[in-house]
Amino acid sequence: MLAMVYLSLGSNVGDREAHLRDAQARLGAVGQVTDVSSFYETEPVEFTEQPWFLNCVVGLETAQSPQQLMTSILNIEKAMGRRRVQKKGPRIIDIDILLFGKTVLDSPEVTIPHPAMQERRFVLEPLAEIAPEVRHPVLKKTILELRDALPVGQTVRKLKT
Ligand code: PH2
Ligand code: MG
Ligand code: MG
Repeated sequence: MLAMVYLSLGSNVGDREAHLRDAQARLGAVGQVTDVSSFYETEPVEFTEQPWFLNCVVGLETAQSPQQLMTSILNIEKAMGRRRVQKKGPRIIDIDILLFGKTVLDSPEVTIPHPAMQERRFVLEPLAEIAPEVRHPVLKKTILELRDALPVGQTVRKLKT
């Protein structure tokens, strides 16, 4: 069974653009990358004393289960040299599962949908580019509706392509 998955990619250390492209290429071994958003320069949120991020969102069609996908993602992050030093702190690459088809899952390893996605402009702005009409399986709102409901703030700037 193939699932349509949306992933958030972020980097704020070193050559951020190269890291996002490297992660996209590696995800090609996990499934079919069907959509890629623009890259966005984004203000750090939650832990704000760190460099600005480059973020994007990827659509991936995969036969893996949520748990298998989580393992694949952790392996990619590790292979790219990520060291977990500070929670929500600077990182070479972060890959988060946003949506996994209509799956709703809360396990020790993985929570789907991503519990904070509806609060994050750095997620909803790129996701609205490639999946505007996709519906959040818990909140029952489309990505466009969620984006338009965000409070003002959290600067995100789409890069010229
Ligand atoms: N990731 C976080 C915390 N804050 N801020 C931005 N702009 N982009 C991120 O990817 C990000 C963040 C935790 O993973
Ligand atoms: Mg994250
Ligand atoms: Mg993560």
